Amino acid sequence: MRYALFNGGKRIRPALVYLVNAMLGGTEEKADNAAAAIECIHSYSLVHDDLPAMDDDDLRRGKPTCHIAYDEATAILSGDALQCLAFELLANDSQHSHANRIRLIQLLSQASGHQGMVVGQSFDLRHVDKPLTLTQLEAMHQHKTGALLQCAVQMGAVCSSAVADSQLSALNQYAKAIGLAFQVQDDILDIEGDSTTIGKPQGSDLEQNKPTYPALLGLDGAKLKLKQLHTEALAALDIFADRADSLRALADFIVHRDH
Ligand code: GRG
Repeated sequence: MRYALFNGGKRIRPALVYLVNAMLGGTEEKADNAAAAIECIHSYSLVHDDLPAMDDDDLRRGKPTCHIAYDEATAILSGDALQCLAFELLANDSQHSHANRIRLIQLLSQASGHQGMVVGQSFDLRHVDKPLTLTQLEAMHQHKTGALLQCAVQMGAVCSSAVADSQLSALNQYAKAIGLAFQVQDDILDIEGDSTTIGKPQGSDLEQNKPTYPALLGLDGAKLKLKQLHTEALAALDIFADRADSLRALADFIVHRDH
């Protein structure tokens, strides 16, 4: 569990929880457990995603994947336990009322389970070597990675206990745009990135014939899509004026990241 959690992840989801909570006036302590919980879910998903029964990857973040460093049974159990730990952290979060704790548990379970990340992963695995339309590709990523990023923003809002409906809707638009942008950039990095920096062999999507944005739109088309999503994400933050500068910086990071 420690290996999976502390080997160099970028912490994008916890950052979103903290930044949204802070922007809406919440204290840092209010976001600690929610931020840790969502990173536990993310880490478990990567450990399980790398298993031989799924993507069968040997490298993650430039280091041996959990089942290579330990063994398959340990990787499966670590992922299971990380998932349990996430919900334990939320249930025991003394910074929040029982109602808020339940809301946080609802958000994280919905985003990570059969309506979110798991169904996205299942769709992905069932379509290996099958062509996808752009709509299908987008729906897959919306569930597989977008749902958790959107959940991070919503959890940050719940932690602050001070979000208006119009703000939540703007934050959801922002999260949806950066979620897809994250994936488009991931696909571009597979073509243009450096293996050492991205922490896995460059070109592996192409080699495995995976459906990607560059495969469907061409590399220039994918870059244009990335630009449009970036603009959409920034526009959604307009209502927060300069209070959202850190969220703007995070969108910039996602679009320009090299790993
Ligand atoms: C096993 C139920 C289950 C789900 C796995 C998220 C996921 C579903 C698989 C990950 C596959 C993958 C590598 C997708 C590309 C986008 C992505 C989620 C990359 C990893 O996220 P980062 O870049 O990771 O935020 P770090 O390493 O920074 O923590």
